[in-house]
Amino acid sequence: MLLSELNDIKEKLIKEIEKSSNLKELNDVRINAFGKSGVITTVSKNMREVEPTERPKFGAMINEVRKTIEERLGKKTEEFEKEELNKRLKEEQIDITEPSKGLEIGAFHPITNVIDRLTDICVDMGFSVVEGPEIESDYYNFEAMNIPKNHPSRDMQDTFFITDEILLRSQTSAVQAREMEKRKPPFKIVCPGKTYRNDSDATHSPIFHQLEGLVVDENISMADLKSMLTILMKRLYGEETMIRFRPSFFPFTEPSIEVDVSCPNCHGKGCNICKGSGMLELLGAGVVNPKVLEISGIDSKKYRGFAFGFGLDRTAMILDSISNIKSLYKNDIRFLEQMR
Ligand code: FA5
Repeated sequence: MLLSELNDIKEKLIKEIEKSSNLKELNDVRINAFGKSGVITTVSKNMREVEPTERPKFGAMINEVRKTIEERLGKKTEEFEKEELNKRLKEEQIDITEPSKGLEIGAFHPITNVIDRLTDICVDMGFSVVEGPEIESDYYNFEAMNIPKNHPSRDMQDTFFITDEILLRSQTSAVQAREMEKRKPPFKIVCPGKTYRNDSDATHSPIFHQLEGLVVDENISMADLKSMLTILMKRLYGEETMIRFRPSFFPFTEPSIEVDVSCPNCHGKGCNICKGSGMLELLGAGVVNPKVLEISGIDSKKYRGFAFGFGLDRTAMILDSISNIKSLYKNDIRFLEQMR
């Protein structure tokens, strides 16, 4: 090989380096020069074919070619890297003068809010929060609550049956017997959750929410229930709230009451939310029927209890002035945004 040929190799490689337009092409040139069968590698291997007298000159020339090509490759690599960095900086530049898109702030659903507020108040009063299954047995939903099969009071709750024995719970009262079987008195529990009935109009939905409360202890009386509900209602709706207890009937409580509160919108004067009555019915409650205690293995001579069942959708409707219960289930973002 002649020194001039070596010079040609050098010139050719320099041209290829200058011609390459990105890092990948530059790398191809590097492999082409210094790879296993690259031109410079091959020339170095073939040194022994060069005349011994020519070798020192030839060796020095190869070193010079290698140095030049390495330098050129390094320079070009630096150029490309700089170019790429500048391009990225330009692309990722933040225009601080651009108007902001605004931050979307989420909000809790009105029912979640009511559940949180009520359970917080109850926890402050010493209640434990429990859960129960929504797919429930006929036994816990009805029989253990002193509502045997074919009892006329079953008609009060139009129930979705899955089989003769399995149903979608029609009341959170179903957790009462479950908890009475598990716990030893005294205890205080609340259970918020979904309930289901074949009901549908502006104030009734097939799926709705209740919050059950149960207290079992010695010497429990209707006075305890009334004072506890009064405190609870005033904390939920405000100190000025008026509360009305009306006699009612539930097979699992004796005596039973229904509880109304003064309409938080008109404060008892009458408006479209309370349909002119000034009061709104919120929940059922009563002193636990001794039969219910006995069914779940609690000595009704020693212990007594009181229980209450809030309609949570109704509570949310009152707190947020919602006129149709269906709005709570439509997932209409425009409606939910107003609830913030
Ligand atoms: C009961 O469900 C009893 N378990 C309450 C109870 C518990 C009484 C403990 C005594 C002791 P009632 O069927 O009245 O009672 O329902 C209670 C509340 O649930 C009602 O006041 C109402 O606010 C709500 N409710 C009932 N059905 C529906 C429905 N289809 N849609 C929305 N809310 C409903």
